[in-house]
Amino acid sequence: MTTELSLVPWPAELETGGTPFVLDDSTVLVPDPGAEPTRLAEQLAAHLRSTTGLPLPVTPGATPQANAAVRLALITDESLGREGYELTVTAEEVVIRAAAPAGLFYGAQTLRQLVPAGDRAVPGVRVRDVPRFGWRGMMLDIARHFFGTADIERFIDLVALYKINVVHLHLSDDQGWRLEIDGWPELARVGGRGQVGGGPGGYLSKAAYREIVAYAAQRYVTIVPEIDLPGHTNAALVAYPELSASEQPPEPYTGTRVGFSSLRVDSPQTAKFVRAVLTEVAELTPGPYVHIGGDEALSTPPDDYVRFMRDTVPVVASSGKQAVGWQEIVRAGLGPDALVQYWNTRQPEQAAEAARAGARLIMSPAAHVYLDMKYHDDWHLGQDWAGCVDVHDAYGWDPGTLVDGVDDTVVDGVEAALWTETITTMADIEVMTFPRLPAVAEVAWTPQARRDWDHFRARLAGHVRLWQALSVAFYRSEQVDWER
Ligand code: TNX
Repeated sequence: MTTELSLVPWPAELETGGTPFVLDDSTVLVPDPGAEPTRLAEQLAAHLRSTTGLPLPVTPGATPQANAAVRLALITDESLGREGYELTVTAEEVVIRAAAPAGLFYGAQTLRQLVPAGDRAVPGVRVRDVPRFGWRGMMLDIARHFFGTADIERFIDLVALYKINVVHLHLSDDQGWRLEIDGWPELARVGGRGQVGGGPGGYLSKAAYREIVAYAAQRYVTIVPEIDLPGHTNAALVAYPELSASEQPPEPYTGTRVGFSSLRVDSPQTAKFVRAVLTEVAELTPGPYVHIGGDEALSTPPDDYVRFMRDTVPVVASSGKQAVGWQEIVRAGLGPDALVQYWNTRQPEQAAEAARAGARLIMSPAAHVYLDMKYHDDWHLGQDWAGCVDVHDAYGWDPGTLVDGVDDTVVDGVEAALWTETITTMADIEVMTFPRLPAVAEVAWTPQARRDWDHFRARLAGHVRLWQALSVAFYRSEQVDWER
């Protein structure tokens, strides 16, 4: 039973109790003139048609009948920023207002959640909503097990409903290289073969990657590509043995250990490789970020690691992108030049050090947001090195106070991560993502003072209807009194 509106993330401001608006055969969507409002109205109409069965035509600039319009309007209101929106539902009309198209998109996601399973009555509300953080991310590892375009696009669709705006793709690791690179073709052709457990693996062609980027952009999601360097590189070394210290081709790796591989750092070949790959990835990616990994480089001599990162971050900068690295990158003393992704809850001091050095942070504390952790000890998927992560663990933390010395002023955002050593199917991805990702999405979007576990739990329960309508696999955590 839900007594509250089942909105997740909870909006910054909300008034309830107005008269509902009833969607019916006469309802039309009326976007402001312009290609993007019209496209967003079509996108919203398609969702609402599929759940309500109503015709819901999109009629830009039309004057609809009384009590029949869902309007999408661009207004001038600097306080809404790029992503903020207002949603007003009265008996007369539904209006989404925003200062930029991204805000219209988020208003539309809120509206979808107000009518989760084909309800035709939209509850009367007044919402005014802006996000706490600008980076609300989710990482998917397509290296340990490969997932292709259809799965990635469905994943983007599902997370965008929770106002996630960054999908970080982990594109290379010991078990596979998953992106075609023209200058170094064996990376994908040879390095793309295989995965954990020995399946066929695979890779994204450049065309497939571009398609994913475009699909994401239509949902206001930025793709952040990660090429993990200088460790986690066994698959690259299988393809190009001359990049390794031994210059001997290693065996393809199908296990789940970490920390055993490294590029040879002090070689011109490696420098050439790194420059070519990162430049190509940057060219292929319209978003402002390229992630260079840097985690668990346990087989790279410490001085080499520092030198490598000092050489590599400027390569990313010269290709016009902001470099992002896992928290270990602070060892290279780059100050503000790299955006630092905090993950290892055993070493919070690295996050504090990054902040002191002037870097900005993305908060991905494993004990809270690693969605590859088991829900509980007997859960059949995932790992438990950071402990089990149930819904309350994913929800009950504050990115601005979690680590001493790291507060809101240095945090750019929050990102959940799904590593796929044990994840082999799209249903596995979904059941690990739901319901924990919605919890993380609220951590990233909703002002801390507006968050409350019992309130969240009650709202989350209502999302079952939405997930069932979308055929999403999810885990009925015992921490939530789910609707049937
Ligand atoms: C640590 S988190 C890793 C990954 C593993 C993950 C498994 C991080 C930056 N590195 O290589 O897949 O743990 O939970």
